[in-house]
Amino acid sequence: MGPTASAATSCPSDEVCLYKDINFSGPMYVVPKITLSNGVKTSCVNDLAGKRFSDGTPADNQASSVKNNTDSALILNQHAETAGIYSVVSGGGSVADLRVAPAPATSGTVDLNDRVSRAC
Ligand SMILES: [Ca+2]
Repeated sequence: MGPTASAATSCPSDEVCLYKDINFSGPMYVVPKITLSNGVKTSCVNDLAGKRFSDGTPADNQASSVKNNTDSALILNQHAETAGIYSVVSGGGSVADLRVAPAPATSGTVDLNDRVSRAC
């Protein structure tokens, strides 16, 4: 462990992790895997309501950064349904500050800080 290792919990390989604070800090939530109809497993939580970070605090509308350590693209949605603003995090990618999450439809950004309710 390096001198700064205790500052943040690292996201396991092949997992998607939401962090309560920017720059992958604060408590973490590991998105569970679901099995698709074709048998493929993917990280997906359709509704963060009732889900909790590692410290027990609510995860819904609280994530501020995200790491995607899977091979698949991840979609972050503002609402539990796929409505609202959204962002896409490529496989192996991350967003250190969800206030400036990439907007897939434009070259700009969207503010998903403390607004994410779905990650699939
Ligand atoms: Ca937050």
